[in-house]
Amino acid sequence: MPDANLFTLIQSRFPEDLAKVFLKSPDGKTLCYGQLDRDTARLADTLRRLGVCPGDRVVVQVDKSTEAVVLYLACLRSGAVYVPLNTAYTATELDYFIGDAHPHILVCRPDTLEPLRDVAARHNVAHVLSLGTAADGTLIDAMAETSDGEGTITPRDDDDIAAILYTSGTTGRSKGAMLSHGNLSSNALTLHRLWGFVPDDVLLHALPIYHVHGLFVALHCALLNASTVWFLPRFEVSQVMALIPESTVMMGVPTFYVRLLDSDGFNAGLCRDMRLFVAGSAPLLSETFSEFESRTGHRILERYGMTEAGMITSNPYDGERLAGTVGFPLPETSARVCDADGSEVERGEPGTLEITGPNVFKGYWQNPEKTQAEFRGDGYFITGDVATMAVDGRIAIVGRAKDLIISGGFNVYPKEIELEIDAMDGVAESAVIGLAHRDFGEAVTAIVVRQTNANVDEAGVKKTLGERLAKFKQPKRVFFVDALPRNTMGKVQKNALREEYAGTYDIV
Ligand code: MLC
Ligand code: AMP
Repeated sequence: MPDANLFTLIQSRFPEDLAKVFLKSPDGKTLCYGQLDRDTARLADTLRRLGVCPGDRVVVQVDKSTEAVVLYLACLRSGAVYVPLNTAYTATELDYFIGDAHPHILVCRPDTLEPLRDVAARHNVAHVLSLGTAADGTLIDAMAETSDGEGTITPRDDDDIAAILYTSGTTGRSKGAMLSHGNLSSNALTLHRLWGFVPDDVLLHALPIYHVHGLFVALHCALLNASTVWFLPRFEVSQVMALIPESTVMMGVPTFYVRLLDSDGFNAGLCRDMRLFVAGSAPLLSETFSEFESRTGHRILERYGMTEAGMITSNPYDGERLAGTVGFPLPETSARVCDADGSEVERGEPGTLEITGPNVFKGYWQNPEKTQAEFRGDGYFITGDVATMAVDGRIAIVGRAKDLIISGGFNVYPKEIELEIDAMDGVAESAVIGLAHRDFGEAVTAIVVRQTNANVDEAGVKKTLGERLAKFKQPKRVFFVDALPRNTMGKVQKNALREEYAGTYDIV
């Protein structure tokens, strides 16, 4: 059987001229394909030397850099399981992830190396190494001590796990979605074909690289195309605008497009050489789609995906891109819209979207009960998104069955924040909701009931959460009420709260 290691596929697509640049940063730093091959080989050998065996987890919380990409690809190459973590996670959050993933190696930023040693020791992590953005850190030192090897790629089967990405859940506890080499390869091949990549494409990359969107969708398409990538540390409007004329493809969350449209110089002339703008991770408003088209002449291609399955549907590359829809299931993905019992509803009726295909993950890490609960008996995965499917098969995401907020493309599960707030002195209970927000799409907002005579206030709640939760999860506003609205079953009526506080943020 041929080797199914995703790295083998990626290497097979390297350009003939290995001096071609893969990543280039605005500060002039570049990494060519030949160097990528050598560096990933050496780093894979370094991981092996440090005792990493195929299937061992390597947990990584580092800033975006070319070396971080090399680390991801070296993990693939060595057969290790890459576990990237959002750089915004606090020490409290990290403790949970490290305990759950049980990695052989933890790679962190140089400034968190010392504080994380205790956490790592508590969870019996064999090595804690650091990686900075200036090609610095003890990981780089360890690499320098490794002699050149033979460039081995550890053979992998389709079903072997390549990465675990944590995704929160309605219970407030994050689960690790296990993605196999087969999952990632099939999705990458499909998207590369479907979105019409051509040899001269240059990708503008401003997404974080700890999520499906920036790590897999964007980078895999570029790698399978042997493209050059403008690799930006983060999304910053003026930098993105300066590089659009030197790029042909950009992928982003809707917030990127809202921010670009807020800039005066953003116009058709600037985007003249662009071939494709892709949006996803959160709903793209029809207004944004239309304004983008009238300003630039480009119809943004909206697609839909999730951590557990990579990309699931896409608007057509050649064909009608319809605002407010996410297009059609990818060629090898089957989708159906079902009621709560798993029976298909009539075309056009809303229901939960269920999917199956080679892109669908292998289950939640060490959590067979949760895995079983989210799959139907016939293998379909229940996405938790509410969708309609038109007669021609076109899908629109019209809501969420899961209590989820998406802020600037990051998922926030209210339960996790509510548990933290409810544990605070002076708090009787809380409800966390998402409210319309022009920039972030939705803004996390907390509605809190105080205990009798307690004097907890907005600043106090924010301060305590600030020490425990990543910034993007923290409520932008905290309101206090005497009681939460409940239905006759005693369930908090979040819809009533969303209506009452609807005007909290700017939406125009
Ligand atoms: C930053 N902040 C956020 C935030 N990002 N708050 C809420 N939601 C967010 N997404 C905080 C900052 O810490 C800061 O706090 C304040 O909000 C304003 O910061 P900013 O400077 O405006 O934010 P910025 O750094 O520019 O980041 C915004 C962003 C970023 C949109 C560029 O969030 C981003 O890159 N998002 C992409 C997320 C993504 O890749 N999702 C893909 C998931 S995969 P303060 O108080 O310090 O001012 C997936 C599957 C799929 O969903 O289908 O793709
Ligand atoms: P994550 O778990 O971070 O991968 O987020 C996946 C979720 O993002 C999906 O379940 C959807 O709720 C949402 N999502 C992704 N793309 C879109 C889109 N184009 N439109 C609406 N929601 C989307």
